[in-house]
Amino acid sequence: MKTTCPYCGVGCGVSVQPDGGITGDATHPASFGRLCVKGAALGDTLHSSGRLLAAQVDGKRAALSDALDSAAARLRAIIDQHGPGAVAIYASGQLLTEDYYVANKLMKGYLGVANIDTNSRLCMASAVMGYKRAFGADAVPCCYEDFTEADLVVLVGSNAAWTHPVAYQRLVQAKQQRPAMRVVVIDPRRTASADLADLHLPLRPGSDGALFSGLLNWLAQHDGIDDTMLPHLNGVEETLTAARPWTLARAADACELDSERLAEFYQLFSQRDRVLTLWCMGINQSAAGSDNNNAIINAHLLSGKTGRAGCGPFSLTGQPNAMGGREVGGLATQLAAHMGFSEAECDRLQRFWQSPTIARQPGLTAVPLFEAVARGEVKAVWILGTSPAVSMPEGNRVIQALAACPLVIVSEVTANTDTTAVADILLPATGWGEKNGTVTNSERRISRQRAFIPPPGEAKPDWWLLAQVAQRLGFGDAFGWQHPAEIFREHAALSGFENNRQRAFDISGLAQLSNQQWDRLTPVQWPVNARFPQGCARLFGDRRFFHADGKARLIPGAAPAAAQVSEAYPLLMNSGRIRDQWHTMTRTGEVPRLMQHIDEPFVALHPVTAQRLGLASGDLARVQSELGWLAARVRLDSGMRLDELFAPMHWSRQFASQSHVDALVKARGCPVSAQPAFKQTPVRIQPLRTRWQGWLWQRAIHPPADVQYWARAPQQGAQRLTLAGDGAARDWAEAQLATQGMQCQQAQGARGEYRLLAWRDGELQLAFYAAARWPMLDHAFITAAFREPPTDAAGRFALLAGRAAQGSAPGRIICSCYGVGEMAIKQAIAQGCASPAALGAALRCGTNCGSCLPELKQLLLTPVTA
Ligand SMILES: Nc1nc2c(c(=O)[nH]1)N[C@H]1C(S)=C(S)[C@@H](COP(=O)(O)OP(=O)(O)OC[C@H]3O[C@@H](n4cnc5c(=O)[nH]c(N)nc54)[C@H](O)[C@@H]3O)O[C@H]1N2
Ligand SMILES: Nc1nc2c(c(=O)[nH]1)N[C@H]1C(S)=C(S)[C@@H](COP(=O)(O)OP(=O)(O)OC[C@H]3O[C@@H](n4cnc5c(=O)[nH]c(N)nc54)[C@H](O)[C@@H]3O)O[C@H]1N2
Ligand code: SF4
Ligand SMILES: [Mo]
Repeated sequence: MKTTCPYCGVGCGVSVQPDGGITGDATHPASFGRLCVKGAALGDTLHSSGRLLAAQVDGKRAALSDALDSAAARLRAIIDQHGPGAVAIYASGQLLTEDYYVANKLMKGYLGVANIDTNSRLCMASAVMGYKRAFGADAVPCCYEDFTEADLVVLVGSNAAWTHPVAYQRLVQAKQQRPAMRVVVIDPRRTASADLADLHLPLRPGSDGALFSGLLNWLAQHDGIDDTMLPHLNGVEETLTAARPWTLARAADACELDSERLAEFYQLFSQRDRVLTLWCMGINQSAAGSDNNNAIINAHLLSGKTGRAGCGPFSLTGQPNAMGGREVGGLATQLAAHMGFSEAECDRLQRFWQSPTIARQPGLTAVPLFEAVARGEVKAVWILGTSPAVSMPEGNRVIQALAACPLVIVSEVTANTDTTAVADILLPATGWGEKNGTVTNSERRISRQRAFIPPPGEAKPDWWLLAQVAQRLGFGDAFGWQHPAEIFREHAALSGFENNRQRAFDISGLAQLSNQQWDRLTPVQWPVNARFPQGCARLFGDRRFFHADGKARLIPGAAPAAAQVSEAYPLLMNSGRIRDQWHTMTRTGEVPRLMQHIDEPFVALHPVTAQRLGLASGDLARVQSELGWLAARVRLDSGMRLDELFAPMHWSRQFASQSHVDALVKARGCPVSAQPAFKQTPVRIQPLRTRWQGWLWQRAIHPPADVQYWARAPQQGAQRLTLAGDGAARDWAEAQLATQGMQCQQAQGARGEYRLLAWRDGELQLAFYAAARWPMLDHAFITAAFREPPTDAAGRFALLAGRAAQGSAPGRIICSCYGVGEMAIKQAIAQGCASPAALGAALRCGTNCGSCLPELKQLLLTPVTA
């Protein structure tokens, strides 16, 4: 059985073996059999215990049909009293195309307002604007094969080694095969992706516009313009005029870069024939996100480095089906099938749907949508496949707004999230492996996600839940599908409807698939139509674009808008992703082996900045912005710029008491795309001093009370918490840990050290270790005791000490695929392993997905100490 990975926009093919094992699909053209750690661990996310199995209404379990009745009746009452503008849908780039199509049709064609936005607003909105302004269509021109053909690859605002690992590995391979290929990484941080870079430019955050305006100006002055492109371009004069002040010196100054190194990049870009620029959130999540996108596209258009193999401006999509959402119109600023809100387009869509009404103007985008909820103007919101309580900026305000909103419907696979906590109606959705449909990856490739296990409990596909409510609202005929292939056919037909080569997105060639053909659909890149019956890998080879006159447009850049720090908030906080976690961690956070790489919320800063602020590695720190604060563990990282911080976005209130990054981030962002600037928040940081810190293992999830800080990391057979508190650790343990009826072993040491083991019937129930600072423990040994308790007194004594009688701790897990720890790697290096390949031969680390190779190289560079 073949399906597609549900995580990132690389869109890797997955094979499910008859025994349920998960491997890469060697035939899938996006990945050729490779999977990263997250994909390889997919098997561990199935049958996970935290599933939402039944519907709930007002906090009480309800039959699914009753919950659907309630949802429809309450929506109807709000629409009747306040009009359809009081209703909104907030969806996700992780839904399947068929799910989205139904949500969009319901909102725009049947409720008649465009209040449907998705988390793609937080992610791809600036790229959508960039492409639309330049090409007249939201069309990514490139494909993954370009990775292997490029002479120069520019990675800007992308940590692909961790966020698009299989695509990054393809680059690694390409560079091995063609050593003349050059890689430039443009990122304020020196990330794992910089490992491949011939040149890393640690620019000032938010200064990308200046950097690419400087490039455009350089191209103009160094014979870098492709004259044959000029007849196909509009806006050349004004864009070059706007770029003219961006001399090398001025651009270097604005970006705080060494001008020689910047010139090196400009030279490479203008001299190399085939240049591919890959970008992601460092570009989009910026105050000038859309202009950043156009600044990149401008340079490719003017220099003629697009529409050919190995060339082009390639925005990497984050989510598995962000692209699908863009195709069906899952954004409040567009209709379906790449149509806008002109009268002709609205009429056309209404004609196709034969719907009673049609939205005639854009609806509320994500940030204004939740602001309208807060003001009480939007009174009902249906959230599907995303967790805005965690991932929206100004998160605390979003939670307050949802808590006060009269009707919050949430379709979820996970029972307990920060968003389900404020829902009125919960609908159980089917998850990956249980649902059936299509997704489109970064290179416009449509692949099938296939069901291979039965849904648990009462879970139903999102499209079905939406269609059921639509039917109950009286729109039966238009929402009567029995099978997702019927929805797909309608979507494909719409894409070709009165298209006449005017809309880039056209999959009319798939509109006649039978259910069986749809089920067997093999990966194909759109457009798929009469002209390209087998799909199309690259766009714009003919230099014909989608603006009315067939030309592309250069867009003059606005002045770059870098975030300003102040005396009260003198540091800039950047936020993003780590290798083994996915967003709000509902799936990856419950998988012990994915928690091993980084098991606690952290804040990274340069050692010099840390020293100046009185912070040391491993300290707990409190980071404060104008809006809120978070607690996290200090990590020293000499790849950071001075006076900047980086914090992962992942830890919700389900995994830590107070480490929610978006409680600090403002909703301000790009005025063109309405995408928030998540990467630049002015903050201050100080040590978070507590009297004790400790580790607690317990069997079930009980968030502890009365501590200053906690963070949870599931282990095999137990939940492990990191804790910090005031008062005496022993007093806290006696007051908070329920040990009634258990046999307790305790030890009290000097300087507040305290240890406690609690047993019932010979089974370990909890283990608690506290000290003034972090107690050093053998975690694997303690966790193992929950599965196999020690059988003799010596073993129990060793457990109370937190260390195995002999043997040593594995240290931080570096290779998650094979569970290889830092200690073993250091030992192998000490014994003579001198390369990642030698380490791989000795320990297997780095030989599966390869995403730990940058860290292995780092360890090889670290001097071996005793
Ligand atoms: N492991 C993992 N992979 C994922 C995801 C995940 O949750 N976990 N999520 C997926 C999704 S939805 C997305 S959108 C992608 C995101 O993928 P990426 O965009 O690659 O990931 P981020 O960590 O958000 O940010 C990328 C980089 O932007 C840099 N940056 C910050 N500010 C600036 C700036 O001003 N200029 C430049 N040039 N760079 C800057 C940051 O330092 C960071 O290294 O990842 C996808 N893949
Ligand atoms: N500070 C900061 N904040 C950010 C970002 C950042 O870089 N920094 N990045 C932003 C970006 S790019 C993104 S994409 C967002 C991501 O943020 P979210 O979309 O909020 O994060 P997820 O954890 O992916 O949320 C998906 C939810 O859907 C549920 N789910 C999974 N499968 C299904 C399904 O099939 N059906 C339904 N109904 N539910 C399902 C999961 O349990 C989970 O609760 O975060 C944004 N927020
Ligand atoms: S690279 Fe992305 S799509 Fe591929 S296995 Fe990893 S998370 Fe899944
Ligand atoms: Mo994203």
